Amino acid sequence: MQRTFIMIKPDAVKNGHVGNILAHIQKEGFKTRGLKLIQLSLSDAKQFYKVHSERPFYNDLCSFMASGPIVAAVLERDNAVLHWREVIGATDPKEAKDGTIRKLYAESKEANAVHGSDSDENAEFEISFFFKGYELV
Ligand code: IDP
Ligand code: MG
Repeated sequence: MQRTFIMIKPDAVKNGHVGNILAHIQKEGFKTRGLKLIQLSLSDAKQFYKVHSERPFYNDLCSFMASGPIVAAVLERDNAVLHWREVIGATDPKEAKDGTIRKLYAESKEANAVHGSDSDENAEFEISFFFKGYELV
């Protein structure tokens, strides 16, 4: 069993897609080990995305991620990191395959509905960024 960290981003929360995305998570066989609704400050978002700090979209991305509530979750199943990346689809919803979460629910390349860790190592870092031990079951 492997864990991954995911977020439902401000666009998808605002557009009322949380319930459908949680249903998708369940259908794909993930167990939810942590779950919360939070709002990031700009400085939280900047710290979380600091690996992207040299990229041209960094400031816009951080403002967007702090613009409204998000849902953060820790999901577990076999091959969780890669499986979630497949379930969400390409970064740009225009390039995402039919049936993927980004194809179904994203607004744009930036406001792309969901986040998913890209490696086991980053998943563990991102989980500890958002969750204390007692918030994980
Ligand atoms: P990922 O979320 O598919 O792993 P990353 O390359 O890690 O994509 O980028 C992190 C986030 O930054 C994306 O999910 C998206 O919200 C935003 N982003 C990535 N590339 C662009 C871009 O070219 N324009 C605007 N926003 C972008
Ligand atoms: Mg990424």
